[in-house]
Amino acid sequence: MSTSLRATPSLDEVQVEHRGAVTVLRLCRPHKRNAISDGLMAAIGQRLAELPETTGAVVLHGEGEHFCAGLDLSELQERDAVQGLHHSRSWHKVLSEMEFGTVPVVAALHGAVVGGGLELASACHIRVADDSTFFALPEGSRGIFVGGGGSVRVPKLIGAHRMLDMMLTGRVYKAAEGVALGFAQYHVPEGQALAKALALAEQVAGNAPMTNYALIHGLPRIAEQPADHGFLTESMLAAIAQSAPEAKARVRAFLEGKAAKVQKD
Ligand code: 1HE
Repeated sequence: MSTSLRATPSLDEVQVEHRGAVTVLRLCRPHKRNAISDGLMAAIGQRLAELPETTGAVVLHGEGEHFCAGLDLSELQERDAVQGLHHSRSWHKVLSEMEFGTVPVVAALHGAVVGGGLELASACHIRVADDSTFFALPEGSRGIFVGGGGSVRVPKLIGAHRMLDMMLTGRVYKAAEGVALGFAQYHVPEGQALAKALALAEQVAGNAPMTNYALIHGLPRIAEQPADHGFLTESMLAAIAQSAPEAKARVRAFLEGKAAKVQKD
């Protein structure tokens, strides 16, 4: 049985650049508006698996006028039901590896962030949208359904009722409204998403690695635990994080007046 789990990674379509502790992954399929083929998704998976130990944060962005036009619809036509199941699961696998990987991922969004492109962005930890960004889930009008984890992740950002409306009516949210709803944490002028994402990623990469790990693995899981379990998980993560030598050094630096204060501006 052929499954998309075995797709050959199209590595030239996900280019990598290491900028110190920040690794930049660039979707490079602009002629298809960075639509996600099996090869492109496999390449994202491979690039994440190959991150060097020196990487403290990743920036994900797209070449051309759009972040990502979603699933490559030309490949959809060739799949039967069983292949469709495995295809969806292959997206789940890669996007879960991103969400629950070793380092935080910052998405720099512009232009279309639609369908599977929105599912991809939703698996990132921080999203920066420039003013050209628009968010949509055209699956409803294409006669299909989300398959890349969107029904799990998108409602957590904007609520199930808004996702339902987007899919039933084809509603498109422009940047300002979309950011206010929760699609992204940052809204910047057109053309500035990548610069802002790089600056944020550099800051994130400067944190103690265990703090970042506890945040990306702990917070989403605690949110789904009963409060009583969540409190215990929190205590265990807090205990592990504070016991790291790096945590002790950082606290000592503050107490000795050598570390930055929290600044209002
Ligand atoms: C594509 C795709 C694609 C562009 N699959 N080929 N996603 C969608 O339903 C979105 C479909 N795309 C669009 O609505 C528009 O292309 C955009 C708004 C994103 C960009 O518009 P524009 O005017 O800049 O580009 P274009 O002229 O529409 O597209 C350029 C080329 O890319 C064109 O091919 P060409 O051979 O005529 O040059 C398009 O056909 C091609 N292209 N988007 C295949 N998506 C895990 S399940 C996820 C389910 C989904 O993601 S469904 C939603 C799919």
